[in-house]
Amino acid sequence: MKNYDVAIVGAGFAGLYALHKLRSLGFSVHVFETGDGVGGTWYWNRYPGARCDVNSLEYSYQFSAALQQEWSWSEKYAPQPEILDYANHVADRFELRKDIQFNTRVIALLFDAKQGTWLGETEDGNKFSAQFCVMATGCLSKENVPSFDGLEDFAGTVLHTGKWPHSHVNLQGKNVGIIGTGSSAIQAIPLLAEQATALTVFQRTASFSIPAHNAAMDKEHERFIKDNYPQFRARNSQRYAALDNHPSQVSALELEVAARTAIYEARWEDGGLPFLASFNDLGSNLEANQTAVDFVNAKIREIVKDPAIAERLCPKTVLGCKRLCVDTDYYQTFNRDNVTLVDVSAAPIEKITAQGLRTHQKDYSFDTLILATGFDAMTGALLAIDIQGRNGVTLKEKWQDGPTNFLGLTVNGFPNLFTIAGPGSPSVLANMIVAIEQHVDWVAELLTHLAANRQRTVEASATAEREWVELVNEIASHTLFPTGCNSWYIGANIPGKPRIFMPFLGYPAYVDKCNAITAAGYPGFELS
Ligand code: FAD
Ligand code: N01
Repeated sequence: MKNYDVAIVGAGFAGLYALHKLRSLGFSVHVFETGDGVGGTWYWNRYPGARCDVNSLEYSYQFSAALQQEWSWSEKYAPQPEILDYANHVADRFELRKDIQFNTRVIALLFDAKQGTWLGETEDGNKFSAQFCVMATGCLSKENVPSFDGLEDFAGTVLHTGKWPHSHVNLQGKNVGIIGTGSSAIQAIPLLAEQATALTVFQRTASFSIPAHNAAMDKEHERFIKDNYPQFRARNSQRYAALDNHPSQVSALELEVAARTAIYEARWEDGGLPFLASFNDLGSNLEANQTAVDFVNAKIREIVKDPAIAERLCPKTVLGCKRLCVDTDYYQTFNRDNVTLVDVSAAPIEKITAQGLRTHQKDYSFDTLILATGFDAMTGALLAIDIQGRNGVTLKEKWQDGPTNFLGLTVNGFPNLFTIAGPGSPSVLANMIVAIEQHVDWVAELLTHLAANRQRTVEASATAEREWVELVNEIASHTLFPTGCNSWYIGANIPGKPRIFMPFLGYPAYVDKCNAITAAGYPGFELS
Protein backbone atom coordinates (compact mmCIF):
# COMPACT_ATOMS: atom_id res chain seq x y z
CA MET A 1 0.00 0.00 0.00
CA LYS A 2 1.36 3.41 -0.98
CA ASN A 3 1.84 5.87 1.85
CA TYR A 4 2.03 9.65 1.51
CA ASP A 5 2.47 12.53 3.89
CA VAL A 6 -0.45 14.23 2.16
CA ALA A 7 -3.20 12.84 -0.07
CA ILE A 8 -5.07 15.50 -2.04
CA VAL A 9 -8.45 14.73 -3.56
CA GLY A 10 -9.13 16.83 -6.67
CA ALA A 11 -6.96 18.50 -9.30
CA GLY A 12 -8.81 21.77 -9.80
CA PHE A 13 -7.23 25.07 -8.82
CA ALA A 14 -7.25 24.02 -5.15
CA GLY A 15 -5.62 20.62 -5.66
CA LEU A 16 -3.01 21.98 -8.07
CA TYR A 17 -1.88 24.72 -5.74
CA ALA A 18 -1.95 22.45 -2.68
CA LEU A 19 0.27 19.96 -4.51
CA HIS A 20 2.74 22.64 -5.56
CA LYS A 21 2.89 24.31 -2.17
CA LEU A 22 3.13 21.22 0.04
CA ARG A 23 5.56 19.42 -2.25
CA SER A 24 7.83 22.46 -2.27
CA LEU A 25 7.90 22.27 1.55
CA GLY A 26 9.28 18.73 1.35
CA PHE A 27 6.12 16.69 1.99
CA SER A 28 5.41 13.63 -0.14
CA VAL A 29 2.15 14.49 -1.87
CA HIS A 30 -0.17 12.56 -4.16
CA VAL A 31 -3.29 13.84 -5.92
CA PHE A 32 -6.28 11.71 -6.91
CA GLU A 33 -8.53 13.08 -9.65
CA THR A 34 -11.66 11.54 -11.18
CA GLY A 35 -11.22 13.28 -14.52
CA ASP A 36 -8.50 12.57 -17.04
CA GLY A 37 -7.11 16.07 -16.83
CA VAL A 38 -6.54 19.02 -14.50
CA GLY A 39 -8.72 22.12 -14.11
CA GLY A 40 -11.75 20.87 -12.14
CA THR A 41 -14.63 23.26 -12.89
CA TRP A 42 -13.00 24.24 -16.17
CA TYR A 43 -12.39 20.64 -17.16
CA TRP A 44 -16.04 19.64 -16.62
CA ASN A 45 -18.08 22.75 -17.54
CA ARG A 46 -17.55 22.94 -21.30
CA TYR A 47 -21.00 24.19 -22.27
CA PRO A 48 -21.23 26.99 -24.85
CA GLY A 49 -20.55 30.38 -23.28
CA ALA A 50 -18.84 29.07 -20.13
CA ARG A 51 -16.44 31.70 -18.81
CA CYS A 52 -15.47 33.31 -15.52
CA ASP A 53 -17.34 36.33 -14.24
CA VAL A 54 -14.49 37.54 -12.09
CA ASN A 55 -12.12 39.64 -14.16
CA SER A 56 -9.41 37.39 -15.69
CA LEU A 57 -6.64 39.53 -14.19
CA GLU A 58 -8.05 38.60 -10.78
CA TYR A 59 -9.34 35.09 -11.51
CA SER A 60 -5.85 33.62 -11.56
CA TYR A 61 -3.16 32.55 -9.10
CA GLN A 62 -0.96 35.06 -7.35
CA PHE A 63 1.47 32.61 -5.68
CA SER A 64 4.01 32.99 -8.48
CA ALA A 65 4.96 36.48 -9.65
CA ALA A 66 6.60 34.96 -12.74
CA LEU A 67 3.43 33.09 -13.67
CA GLN A 68 1.41 36.28 -13.24
CA GLN A 69 3.73 38.14 -15.57
CA GLU A 70 4.09 35.50 -18.27
CA TRP A 71 0.43 34.54 -18.69
CA SER A 72 -1.81 36.75 -20.85
CA TRP A 73 -5.59 36.63 -20.93
CA SER A 74 -7.28 37.42 -24.21
CA GLU A 75 -10.51 38.80 -22.76
CA LYS A 76 -11.79 40.71 -19.76
CA TYR A 77 -13.64 37.51 -18.74
CA ALA A 78 -11.72 34.50 -20.03
CA PRO A 79 -13.64 31.73 -21.80
CA GLN A 80 -13.56 28.18 -20.42
CA PRO A 81 -11.05 26.77 -22.96
CA GLU A 82 -8.55 29.48 -22.05
CA ILE A 83 -8.96 28.92 -18.29
CA LEU A 84 -8.46 25.21 -18.92
CA ASP A 85 -5.30 26.03 -20.92
CA TYR A 86 -4.12 28.07 -17.96
CA ALA A 87 -4.68 25.15 -15.55
CA ASN A 88 -2.73 22.90 -17.93
CA HIS A 89 0.02 25.48 -18.23
CA VAL A 90 0.30 25.64 -14.43
CA ALA A 91 0.43 21.83 -14.22
CA ASP A 92 3.25 21.72 -16.79
CA ARG A 93 5.17 24.72 -15.56
CA PHE A 94 5.35 23.44 -11.99
CA GLU A 95 5.74 19.78 -13.04
CA LEU A 96 2.63 18.74 -11.19
CA ARG A 97 1.40 15.86 -13.38
CA LYS A 98 3.92 13.33 -12.08
CA ASP A 99 2.14 13.41 -8.70
CA ILE A 100 -1.42 13.36 -10.02
CA GLN A 101 -3.29 10.11 -10.55
CA PHE A 102 -6.03 10.75 -13.11
CA ASN A 103 -9.15 8.67 -13.78
CA THR A 104 -9.21 7.79 -10.10
CA ARG A 105 -12.13 8.52 -7.81
CA VAL A 106 -11.58 8.34 -4.06
CA ILE A 107 -14.58 6.55 -2.58
CA ALA A 108 -13.62 6.10 1.08
CA LEU A 109 -11.39 7.58 3.76
CA LEU A 110 -11.08 6.01 7.19
CA PHE A 111 -9.18 7.52 10.11
CA ASP A 112 -6.94 5.03 11.88
CA ALA A 113 -6.70 6.59 15.35
CA LYS A 114 -3.91 4.24 16.50
CA GLN A 115 -1.58 5.23 13.67
CA GLY A 116 -2.91 8.76 13.32
CA THR A 117 -3.29 8.27 9.57
CA TRP A 118 -6.02 8.12 6.97
CA LEU A 119 -6.63 4.94 4.98
CA GLY A 120 -8.04 5.63 1.56
CA GLU A 121 -9.75 3.57 -1.08
CA THR A 122 -10.27 4.36 -4.74
CA GLU A 123 -13.06 3.20 -7.01
CA ASP A 124 -10.78 0.68 -8.69
CA GLY A 125 -10.26 -1.04 -5.31
CA ASN A 126 -6.76 0.26 -4.58
CA LYS A 127 -5.82 1.40 -1.10
CA PHE A 128 -3.44 4.08 0.14
CA SER A 129 -2.57 5.75 3.42
CA ALA A 130 -1.72 9.33 4.22
CA GLN A 131 -1.02 11.28 7.36
CA PHE A 132 -3.05 14.24 6.08
CA CYS A 133 -5.92 14.56 3.62
CA VAL A 134 -6.55 17.75 1.72
CA MET A 135 -10.05 17.71 0.30
CA ALA A 136 -9.91 19.83 -2.85
CA THR A 137 -13.09 18.26 -4.16
CA GLY A 138 -14.78 21.53 -5.20
CA CYS A 139 -17.85 23.43 -4.04
CA LEU A 140 -19.57 23.14 -7.41
CA SER A 141 -18.42 19.79 -8.72
CA LYS A 142 -21.19 17.33 -7.88
CA GLU A 143 -23.82 17.98 -10.51
CA ASN A 144 -27.48 18.03 -9.53
CA VAL A 145 -29.66 15.85 -11.71
CA PRO A 146 -33.20 16.30 -10.38
CA SER A 147 -35.12 13.05 -10.07
CA PHE A 148 -37.57 13.83 -12.87
CA ASP A 149 -40.02 11.04 -13.55
CA GLY A 150 -39.35 9.49 -16.94
CA LEU A 151 -35.88 10.95 -17.48
CA GLU A 152 -34.59 7.55 -18.60
CA ASP A 153 -37.40 7.32 -21.19
CA PHE A 154 -36.30 10.42 -23.12
CA ALA A 155 -35.54 9.33 -26.67
CA GLY A 156 -33.10 12.14 -27.47
CA THR A 157 -29.82 13.32 -25.95
CA VAL A 158 -29.58 14.50 -22.35
CA LEU A 159 -26.72 16.83 -21.46
CA HIS A 160 -25.79 18.46 -18.13
CA THR A 161 -23.93 21.79 -18.26
CA GLY A 162 -21.65 20.61 -15.43
CA LYS A 163 -20.64 17.40 -17.22
CA TRP A 164 -20.61 18.64 -20.80
CA PRO A 165 -19.14 16.21 -23.39
CA HIS A 166 -15.54 16.73 -24.45
CA SER A 167 -16.35 16.25 -28.11
CA HIS A 168 -18.11 18.97 -30.08
CA VAL A 169 -21.88 19.03 -29.54
CA ASN A 170 -23.56 20.05 -32.77
CA LEU A 171 -26.91 21.68 -32.08
CA GLN A 172 -27.43 23.05 -35.59
CA GLY A 173 -30.89 22.08 -36.74
CA LYS A 174 -31.81 20.73 -33.30
CA ASN A 175 -34.86 21.39 -31.24
CA VAL A 176 -33.48 22.02 -27.76
CA GLY A 177 -35.10 22.21 -24.33
CA ILE A 178 -33.17 23.59 -21.37
CA ILE A 179 -34.21 23.32 -17.72
CA GLY A 180 -32.81 25.98 -15.40
CA THR A 181 -32.03 29.67 -15.56
CA GLY A 182 -29.06 30.02 -13.19
CA SER A 183 -25.58 31.27 -14.12
CA SER A 184 -24.77 28.31 -16.39
CA ALA A 185 -28.01 28.57 -18.37
CA ILE A 186 -27.70 32.34 -18.62
CA GLN A 187 -24.29 31.97 -20.22
CA ALA A 188 -25.38 29.15 -22.51
CA ILE A 189 -28.83 30.29 -23.67
CA PRO A 190 -27.77 33.12 -26.04
CA LEU A 191 -25.36 30.77 -27.85
CA LEU A 192 -27.75 27.81 -27.86
CA ALA A 193 -30.40 30.06 -29.41
CA GLU A 194 -28.00 30.96 -32.23
CA GLN A 195 -27.29 27.30 -32.99
CA ALA A 196 -30.60 25.52 -32.44
CA THR A 197 -33.61 25.67 -34.69
CA ALA A 198 -35.79 26.12 -31.64
CA LEU A 199 -34.97 26.61 -27.97
CA THR A 200 -37.45 26.21 -25.14
CA VAL A 201 -36.32 27.54 -21.78
CA PHE A 202 -38.00 26.07 -18.68
CA GLN A 203 -37.68 28.61 -15.88
CA ARG A 204 -38.69 27.89 -12.28
CA THR A 205 -37.20 31.02 -10.72
CA ALA A 206 -36.13 34.07 -12.70
CA SER A 207 -32.54 35.19 -12.04
CA PHE A 208 -31.04 38.65 -11.87
CA SER A 209 -28.34 39.11 -14.45
CA ILE A 210 -26.02 42.03 -15.09
CA PRO A 211 -24.40 42.51 -18.50
CA ALA A 212 -20.76 41.41 -18.62
CA HIS A 213 -19.73 43.92 -21.29
CA ASN A 214 -17.01 41.43 -22.03
CA ALA A 215 -14.31 42.63 -24.42
CA ALA A 216 -10.86 41.85 -25.69
CA MET A 217 -8.26 42.49 -23.01
CA ASP A 218 -7.29 46.14 -22.87
CA LYS A 219 -3.53 45.76 -23.26
CA GLU A 220 -2.76 49.07 -21.58
CA HIS A 221 -4.84 48.08 -18.58
CA GLU A 222 -3.16 44.67 -18.50
CA ARG A 223 0.28 46.32 -18.56
CA PHE A 224 -0.73 48.63 -15.73
CA ILE A 225 -2.02 45.77 -13.58
CA LYS A 226 1.03 43.62 -14.33
CA ASP A 227 3.28 46.50 -13.30
CA ASN A 228 1.34 46.83 -10.06
CA TYR A 229 0.17 43.28 -9.37
CA PRO A 230 1.24 43.05 -5.70
CA GLN A 231 -0.54 46.30 -4.82
CA PHE A 232 -3.61 45.36 -6.89
CA ARG A 233 -3.86 41.97 -5.18
CA ALA A 234 -3.24 43.41 -1.71
CA ARG A 235 -5.97 46.01 -2.16
CA ASN A 236 -8.49 43.48 -3.48
CA SER A 237 -7.78 41.08 -0.62
CA GLN A 238 -9.00 43.77 1.78
CA ARG A 239 -12.39 43.83 0.09
CA TYR A 240 -15.52 42.03 1.08
CA ALA A 241 -15.39 39.34 -1.63
CA ALA A 242 -11.68 39.71 -2.42
CA LEU A 243 -12.72 41.42 -5.64
CA ASP A 244 -11.96 44.71 -7.36
CA ASN A 245 -15.60 45.71 -6.91
CA HIS A 246 -15.27 49.38 -5.87
CA PRO A 247 -17.43 49.02 -2.77
CA SER A 248 -19.65 51.98 -2.01
CA GLN A 249 -19.80 53.38 1.53
CA VAL A 250 -23.24 54.89 0.89
CA SER A 251 -26.69 53.50 1.67
CA ALA A 252 -29.06 53.14 -1.27
CA LEU A 253 -31.64 54.92 0.87
CA GLU A 254 -29.51 58.02 1.49
CA LEU A 255 -29.88 59.29 -2.07
CA GLU A 256 -32.66 60.86 -4.09
CA VAL A 257 -34.06 58.61 -6.80
CA ALA A 258 -32.23 60.38 -9.65
CA ALA A 259 -28.83 60.22 -7.95
CA ARG A 260 -29.33 56.59 -6.99
CA THR A 261 -30.42 55.62 -10.49
CA ALA A 262 -27.37 57.35 -11.94
CA ILE A 263 -25.16 55.15 -9.77
CA TYR A 264 -26.98 51.97 -10.81
CA GLU A 265 -26.79 53.11 -14.42
CA ALA A 266 -23.00 53.56 -14.19
CA ARG A 267 -22.57 50.15 -12.53
CA TRP A 268 -24.79 48.54 -15.20
CA GLU A 269 -22.59 50.12 -17.86
CA ASP A 270 -19.43 48.84 -16.17
CA GLY A 271 -21.11 45.46 -15.89
CA GLY A 272 -20.64 42.32 -13.85
CA LEU A 273 -20.55 41.47 -10.17
CA PRO A 274 -19.47 44.93 -8.89
CA PHE A 275 -23.12 45.91 -9.42
CA LEU A 276 -23.75 44.27 -6.04
CA ALA A 277 -21.44 46.79 -4.39
CA SER A 278 -23.36 49.80 -5.79
CA PHE A 279 -24.43 50.62 -2.22
CA ASN A 280 -23.34 49.33 1.16
CA ASP A 281 -26.69 47.94 2.28
CA LEU A 282 -28.00 45.91 -0.66
CA GLY A 283 -27.14 42.69 1.18
CA SER A 284 -28.63 43.70 4.51
CA ASN A 285 -31.59 46.01 4.02
CA LEU A 286 -34.69 44.86 2.18
CA GLU A 287 -35.83 48.36 1.28
CA ALA A 288 -32.39 49.22 -0.11
CA ASN A 289 -32.32 45.95 -2.01
CA GLN A 290 -35.72 46.70 -3.53
CA THR A 291 -34.24 49.76 -5.24
CA ALA A 292 -31.78 47.48 -7.05
CA VAL A 293 -34.55 45.01 -7.86
CA ASP A 294 -36.62 47.84 -9.36
CA PHE A 295 -33.68 49.09 -11.40
CA VAL A 296 -32.83 45.71 -12.92
CA ASN A 297 -36.46 44.85 -13.58
CA ALA A 298 -36.88 48.18 -15.39
CA LYS A 299 -33.90 47.22 -17.53
CA ILE A 300 -35.46 43.84 -18.34
CA ARG A 301 -38.72 45.54 -19.35
CA GLU A 302 -36.72 47.92 -21.56
CA ILE A 303 -34.76 45.12 -23.28
CA VAL A 304 -37.45 42.48 -23.75
CA LYS A 305 -40.01 43.54 -26.33
CA ASP A 306 -42.92 41.31 -25.37
CA PRO A 307 -44.27 42.68 -22.05
CA ALA A 308 -45.61 39.30 -20.93
CA ILE A 309 -42.21 37.62 -21.47
CA ALA A 310 -40.45 40.55 -19.79
CA GLU A 311 -42.70 40.15 -16.75
CA ARG A 312 -41.89 36.43 -16.57
CA LEU A 313 -38.17 37.27 -16.65
CA CYS A 314 -38.41 39.85 -13.85
CA PRO A 315 -37.24 38.20 -10.62
CA LYS A 316 -39.48 38.61 -7.61
CA THR A 317 -36.76 37.82 -5.05
CA VAL A 318 -33.99 39.69 -3.28
CA LEU A 319 -31.17 40.71 -5.63
CA GLY A 320 -27.90 38.94 -4.83
CA CYS A 321 -29.51 36.44 -2.45
CA LYS A 322 -29.01 33.80 -5.12
CA ARG A 323 -25.70 34.27 -6.82
CA LEU A 324 -25.90 37.22 -9.18
CA CYS A 325 -25.55 36.16 -12.83
CA VAL A 326 -23.48 37.90 -15.46
CA ASP A 327 -24.43 37.63 -19.11
CA THR A 328 -23.89 38.55 -22.70
CA ASP A 329 -27.25 39.23 -24.38
CA TYR A 330 -29.29 36.98 -22.10
CA TYR A 331 -32.44 39.07 -21.90
CA GLN A 332 -32.07 40.11 -25.58
CA THR A 333 -32.26 36.43 -26.55
CA PHE A 334 -35.92 36.32 -25.58
CA ASN A 335 -36.67 38.71 -28.46
CA ARG A 336 -35.75 35.95 -30.90
CA ASP A 337 -38.49 34.10 -32.75
CA ASN A 338 -36.93 30.69 -32.11
CA VAL A 339 -36.87 31.08 -28.29
CA THR A 340 -39.77 30.24 -25.97
CA LEU A 341 -39.84 30.89 -22.24
CA VAL A 342 -41.97 28.53 -20.15
CA ASP A 343 -42.68 29.30 -16.50
CA VAL A 344 -42.51 26.02 -14.60
CA SER A 345 -43.18 27.56 -11.22
CA ALA A 346 -46.86 28.02 -11.97
CA ALA A 347 -47.13 24.76 -13.91
CA PRO A 348 -44.34 22.49 -12.61
CA ILE A 349 -42.61 19.83 -14.66
CA GLU A 350 -44.62 16.66 -14.20
CA LYS A 351 -42.42 14.27 -16.12
CA ILE A 352 -39.94 13.85 -18.91
CA THR A 353 -41.52 12.02 -21.83
CA ALA A 354 -39.94 10.15 -24.74
CA GLN A 355 -40.43 13.24 -26.94
CA GLY A 356 -39.80 15.99 -24.42
CA LEU A 357 -41.44 17.15 -21.25
CA ARG A 358 -44.89 17.49 -19.70
CA THR A 359 -45.84 20.25 -17.32
CA HIS A 360 -49.08 20.39 -15.38
CA GLN A 361 -50.42 22.37 -18.36
CA LYS A 362 -48.91 21.15 -21.57
CA ASP A 363 -46.58 18.82 -23.52
CA TYR A 364 -43.38 20.16 -25.09
CA SER A 365 -41.22 18.29 -27.54
CA PHE A 366 -37.52 18.57 -28.34
CA ASP A 367 -34.70 16.25 -29.34
CA THR A 368 -31.99 17.51 -26.99
CA LEU A 369 -32.56 18.13 -23.29
CA ILE A 370 -30.05 20.28 -21.44
CA LEU A 371 -30.07 20.16 -17.66
CA ALA A 372 -28.67 23.45 -16.37
CA THR A 373 -29.81 22.38 -12.93
CA GLY A 374 -26.68 23.19 -10.97
CA PHE A 375 -24.88 21.36 -8.21
CA ASP A 376 -25.22 19.76 -4.81
CA ALA A 377 -23.08 22.66 -3.68
CA MET A 378 -20.43 22.92 -0.99
CA THR A 379 -21.08 19.57 0.72
CA GLY A 380 -22.08 17.30 -2.19
CA ALA A 381 -18.64 16.17 -3.35
CA LEU A 382 -17.38 15.68 0.22
CA LEU A 383 -20.37 13.62 1.29
CA ALA A 384 -20.14 11.50 -1.85
CA ILE A 385 -17.02 10.00 -0.23
CA ASP A 386 -17.50 7.65 2.71
CA ILE A 387 -15.40 9.60 5.23
CA GLN A 388 -15.13 7.93 8.63
CA GLY A 389 -13.46 9.82 11.46
CA ARG A 390 -12.83 8.88 15.08
CA ASN A 391 -14.99 6.15 16.63
CA GLY A 392 -16.47 5.16 13.28
CA VAL A 393 -18.53 8.34 12.97
CA THR A 394 -19.04 9.29 9.34
CA LEU A 395 -19.04 12.83 7.99
CA LYS A 396 -22.51 12.12 6.64
CA GLU A 397 -23.74 11.36 10.16
CA LYS A 398 -21.89 14.30 11.63
CA TRP A 399 -23.35 16.69 9.03
CA GLN A 400 -26.86 15.27 8.90
CA ASP A 401 -28.27 18.60 10.18
CA GLY A 402 -25.84 20.67 8.10
CA PRO A 403 -22.09 21.16 7.95
CA THR A 404 -20.26 22.00 11.19
CA ASN A 405 -16.55 22.72 11.38
CA PHE A 406 -13.93 25.18 12.55
CA LEU A 407 -12.77 27.91 10.14
CA GLY A 408 -14.54 26.05 7.32
CA LEU A 409 -11.39 23.95 7.16
CA THR A 410 -11.29 21.33 9.90
CA VAL A 411 -13.89 19.10 11.52
CA ASN A 412 -13.94 17.88 15.13
CA GLY A 413 -13.66 14.09 15.09
CA PHE A 414 -11.84 14.15 11.73
CA PRO A 415 -8.20 14.95 12.56
CA ASN A 416 -5.66 15.84 9.88
CA LEU A 417 -8.35 16.41 7.25
CA PHE A 418 -8.75 19.81 5.60
CA THR A 419 -11.65 21.02 3.46
CA ILE A 420 -10.36 23.64 1.04
CA ALA A 421 -12.99 26.36 0.47
CA GLY A 422 -15.26 24.34 2.74
CA PRO A 423 -18.64 25.40 4.10
CA GLY A 424 -18.03 27.85 6.94
CA SER A 425 -15.38 29.73 4.95
CA PRO A 426 -15.85 32.62 2.43
CA SER A 427 -15.42 30.16 -0.42
CA VAL A 428 -18.12 30.72 -3.05
CA LEU A 429 -18.72 34.28 -1.82
CA ALA A 430 -15.20 35.34 -2.72
CA ASN A 431 -12.98 35.32 -5.75
CA MET A 432 -12.41 31.62 -5.32
CA ILE A 433 -8.81 31.43 -6.45
CA VAL A 434 -7.89 33.97 -3.80
CA ALA A 435 -9.84 32.02 -1.18
CA ILE A 436 -8.19 28.76 -2.27
CA GLU A 437 -4.66 30.17 -2.06
CA GLN A 438 -5.36 31.57 1.40
CA HIS A 439 -6.62 28.18 2.62
CA VAL A 440 -3.72 26.23 1.15
CA ASP A 441 -1.17 28.66 2.59
CA TRP A 442 -2.80 28.39 6.02
CA VAL A 443 -2.75 24.58 5.91
CA ALA A 444 0.87 24.60 4.71
CA GLU A 445 1.90 26.74 7.65
CA LEU A 446 0.08 24.47 10.07
CA LEU A 447 1.71 21.30 8.67
CA THR A 448 5.11 22.98 8.87
CA HIS A 449 4.39 23.88 12.50
CA LEU A 450 3.39 20.29 13.31
CA ALA A 451 6.52 18.89 11.66
CA ALA A 452 8.76 21.38 13.47
CA ASN A 453 7.18 20.41 16.79
CA ARG A 454 7.21 16.66 16.09
CA GLN A 455 3.44 16.47 16.31
CA ARG A 456 1.38 14.09 14.20
CA THR A 457 -2.23 15.13 14.55
CA VAL A 458 -4.28 18.27 14.61
CA GLU A 459 -7.98 18.35 15.39
CA ALA A 460 -10.50 21.14 15.88
CA SER A 461 -11.97 21.08 19.37
CA ALA A 462 -15.71 20.61 19.81
CA THR A 463 -15.95 24.00 21.52
CA ALA A 464 -14.11 25.84 18.75
CA GLU A 465 -16.34 24.18 16.20
CA ARG A 466 -19.56 25.08 18.04
CA GLU A 467 -18.47 28.68 18.46
CA TRP A 468 -17.47 28.91 14.79
CA VAL A 469 -20.83 27.64 13.58
CA GLU A 470 -22.53 30.16 15.86
CA LEU A 471 -20.39 32.94 14.43
CA VAL A 472 -21.09 31.97 10.80
CA ASN A 473 -24.83 31.94 11.55
CA GLU A 474 -24.70 35.14 13.58
CA ILE A 475 -23.01 37.05 10.75
CA ALA A 476 -25.44 35.65 8.17
CA SER A 477 -28.43 36.55 10.35
CA HIS A 478 -27.70 40.25 9.81
CA THR A 479 -28.07 39.81 6.06
CA LEU A 480 -30.78 38.89 3.58
CA PHE A 481 -29.00 35.66 2.56
CA PRO A 482 -30.59 33.08 4.90
CA THR A 483 -34.23 34.08 4.37
CA GLY A 484 -34.33 36.15 1.17
CA CYS A 485 -34.63 33.29 -1.32
CA ASN A 486 -34.24 29.56 -1.95
CA SER A 487 -30.58 29.48 -2.90
CA TRP A 488 -28.01 26.72 -3.12
CA TYR A 489 -26.09 28.70 -0.46
CA ILE A 490 -28.70 27.34 1.97
CA GLY A 491 -29.02 23.94 0.28
CA ALA A 492 -32.53 24.74 -0.94
CA ASN A 493 -31.93 23.35 -4.45
CA ILE A 494 -31.53 19.77 -3.23
CA PRO A 495 -34.64 18.08 -1.82
CA GLY A 496 -34.03 16.93 1.75
CA LYS A 497 -30.76 18.83 2.20
CA PRO A 498 -30.60 20.64 5.56
CA ARG A 499 -31.32 24.34 5.14
CA ILE A 500 -28.37 26.18 6.58
CA PHE A 501 -26.58 29.17 5.14
CA MET A 502 -23.17 27.64 4.49
CA PRO A 503 -20.52 30.26 3.57
CA PHE A 504 -18.77 32.66 5.97
CA LEU A 505 -19.66 36.21 4.99
CA GLY A 506 -16.76 38.63 4.78
CA TYR A 507 -13.44 37.76 3.24
CA PRO A 508 -10.94 40.05 4.96
CA ALA A 509 -12.39 39.51 8.46
CA TYR A 510 -12.15 35.77 7.88
CA VAL A 511 -8.48 35.97 6.88
CA ASP A 512 -7.72 38.04 9.97
CA LYS A 513 -9.27 35.32 12.12
CA CYS A 514 -7.21 32.58 10.46
CA ASN A 515 -4.02 34.61 10.84
CA ALA A 516 -4.75 35.38 14.47
CA ILE A 517 -5.13 31.66 15.20
CA THR A 518 -1.79 30.89 13.55
CA ALA A 519 -0.08 33.73 15.42
CA ALA A 520 -1.49 32.55 18.78
CA GLY A 521 -0.22 28.98 18.36
CA TYR A 522 -3.48 27.39 17.16
CA PRO A 523 -6.02 27.92 19.95
CA GLY A 524 -9.15 25.87 19.21
CA PHE A 525 -7.06 22.98 17.93
CA GLU A 526 -5.70 19.98 19.77
CA LEU A 527 -2.19 19.21 18.53
CA SER A 528 -0.66 15.92 19.59
P1 FAD B 1 -13.06 22.17 -8.67
O1 FAD B 1 -12.55 23.01 -9.76
O2 FAD B 1 -14.49 21.85 -8.64
O3 FAD B 1 -12.21 20.83 -8.68
C1 FAD B 1 -12.55 19.75 -7.88
C2 FAD B 1 -11.98 18.50 -8.51
O4 FAD B 1 -12.11 17.43 -7.60
C3 FAD B 1 -12.73 18.08 -9.77
O5 FAD B 1 -11.84 17.97 -10.84
C4 FAD B 1 -13.34 16.73 -9.42
O6 FAD B 1 -13.35 15.85 -10.51
C5 FAD B 1 -12.41 16.25 -8.32
N1 FAD B 1 -13.06 15.33 -7.39
C6 FAD B 1 -14.18 15.54 -6.66
N2 FAD B 1 -14.46 14.46 -5.91
C7 FAD B 1 -13.49 13.55 -6.17
C8 FAD B 1 -13.22 12.24 -5.69
N3 FAD B 1 -14.02 11.65 -4.81
N4 FAD B 1 -12.12 11.60 -6.15
C9 FAD B 1 -11.29 12.20 -7.06
N5 FAD B 1 -11.50 13.42 -7.54
C10 FAD B 1 -12.59 14.10 -7.10
N6 FAD B 1 -15.47 31.13 -9.11
C11 FAD B 1 -14.98 32.37 -9.14
O7 FAD B 1 -14.40 32.83 -8.16
N7 FAD B 1 -15.09 33.15 -10.26
C12 FAD B 1 -15.70 32.70 -11.38
O8 FAD B 1 -15.80 33.44 -12.34
C13 FAD B 1 -16.25 31.38 -11.37
N8 FAD B 1 -16.87 30.88 -12.44
C14 FAD B 1 -17.42 29.62 -12.39
C15 FAD B 1 -18.05 29.12 -13.52
C16 FAD B 1 -18.63 27.87 -13.47
C17 FAD B 1 -19.28 27.31 -14.69
C18 FAD B 1 -18.63 27.12 -12.28
C19 FAD B 1 -19.31 25.78 -12.18
C20 FAD B 1 -17.98 27.61 -11.16
C21 FAD B 1 -17.34 28.84 -11.22
N9 FAD B 1 -16.64 29.36 -10.14
C22 FAD B 1 -16.11 30.62 -10.18
C23 FAD B 1 -16.40 28.51 -8.97
C24 FAD B 1 -15.24 27.50 -9.28
O9 FAD B 1 -15.74 26.26 -8.93
C25 FAD B 1 -13.99 27.89 -8.52
O10 FAD B 1 -13.58 29.19 -8.91
C26 FAD B 1 -12.78 26.97 -8.68
O11 FAD B 1 -12.55 26.62 -10.01
C27 FAD B 1 -12.90 25.77 -7.77
O12 FAD B 1 -11.70 25.07 -7.78
P2 FAD B 1 -11.54 23.78 -6.84
O13 FAD B 1 -10.23 23.20 -7.16
O14 FAD B 1 -11.84 24.14 -5.44
O15 FAD B 1 -12.73 22.81 -7.26
O1 N01 C 1 -26.81 26.24 -11.15
P1 N01 C 1 -27.94 27.03 -10.31
P2 N01 C 1 -25.79 26.82 -12.21
N1 N01 C 1 -37.11 21.89 -11.92
O2 N01 C 1 -28.19 26.19 -9.11
C1 N01 C 1 -33.18 25.11 -11.88
C2 N01 C 1 -21.31 29.07 -10.54
N2 N01 C 1 -21.31 29.42 -11.96
O3 N01 C 1 -25.04 25.66 -12.76
O4 N01 C 1 -33.79 28.58 -8.99
C3 N01 C 1 -36.95 23.06 -12.55
O5 N01 C 1 -27.56 28.44 -10.09
C4 N01 C 1 -33.05 26.13 -10.79
O6 N01 C 1 -34.31 26.68 -10.48
P3 N01 C 1 -34.58 27.32 -9.00
C5 N01 C 1 -22.07 30.12 -9.77
O7 N01 C 1 -21.57 30.17 -8.47
C6 N01 C 1 -20.74 30.58 -12.33
O8 N01 C 1 -26.45 27.71 -13.13
O9 N01 C 1 -34.03 26.31 -8.02
N3 N01 C 1 -35.83 23.81 -12.45
C7 N01 C 1 -32.07 27.11 -11.43
O10 N01 C 1 -32.71 27.97 -12.30
C8 N01 C 1 -23.46 29.57 -9.82
O11 N01 C 1 -24.34 30.10 -8.86
C9 N01 C 1 -20.77 30.98 -13.64
O12 N01 C 1 -36.01 27.50 -8.93
C10 N01 C 1 -34.85 23.34 -11.68
C11 N01 C 1 -31.16 26.18 -12.21
O13 N01 C 1 -31.87 24.97 -12.40
C12 N01 C 1 -23.20 28.09 -9.62
O14 N01 C 1 -22.01 27.84 -10.37
C13 N01 C 1 -21.37 30.19 -14.58
C14 N01 C 1 -34.95 22.11 -11.00
C15 N01 C 1 -29.89 25.85 -11.47
O15 N01 C 1 -29.18 27.02 -11.27
C16 N01 C 1 -24.31 27.20 -10.09
O16 N01 C 1 -24.81 27.68 -11.33
C17 N01 C 1 -21.94 29.00 -14.18
C18 N01 C 1 -36.14 21.39 -11.14
N4 N01 C 1 -36.33 20.22 -10.50
C19 N01 C 1 -21.91 28.62 -12.87
N5 N01 C 1 -33.80 21.91 -10.32
C20 N01 C 1 -20.18 32.26 -14.03
O17 N01 C 1 -20.76 33.04 -14.75
C21 N01 C 1 -33.02 22.97 -10.56
N6 N01 C 1 -33.66 23.84 -11.38
C22 N01 C 1 -18.90 32.59 -13.51
